[in-house]
Amino acid sequence: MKKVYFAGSIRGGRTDAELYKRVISYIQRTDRVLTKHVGSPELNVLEQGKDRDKAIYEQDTGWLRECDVVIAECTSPSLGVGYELAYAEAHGKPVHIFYDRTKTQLSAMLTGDAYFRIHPYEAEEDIYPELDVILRT
Ligand code: 6K6
Repeated sequence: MKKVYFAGSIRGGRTDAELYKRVISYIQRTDRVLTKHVGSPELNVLEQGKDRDKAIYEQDTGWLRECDVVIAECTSPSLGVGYELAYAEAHGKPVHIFYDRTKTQLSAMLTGDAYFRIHPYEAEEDIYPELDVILRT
């Protein structure tokens, strides 16, 4: 059972929150997701405060160091997710990036980095067979 860090936009915008929820549920059928809250529709994205944000940063970077693999959904751009991807690379974690190629062009800072494994898709159902391969290897 792998420990999966799922990354998706929070303050970058919650347009794809329902998609994150479905992907997280799919991963949880076989593996453990450390960041279940990313798919939670009731998450209060506006709630902030320096202490709260520090706690979030400490917890998330701890989980990034602890996880076996990072899976990111990057159709909605997010500064936090971009930071997490670079942090994961710096710690040698395998990083898989999914995005809907009909909706967005991914940053050259991601597509240009050969370390990242990039999975463009055109329909949500294309994501799941690729997840099967990632989680089994
Ligand atoms: C309230 C209730 C539960 O969580 C909150 C507050 N926010 C966050 N909690 C946990 N992780 C967060 C939170 N905000 C951002 N992150 C991390 O950054 C997640 O792991 C996401 O992958 C990423 C999103 O960054 P932004 O820049 O889109 O917020």
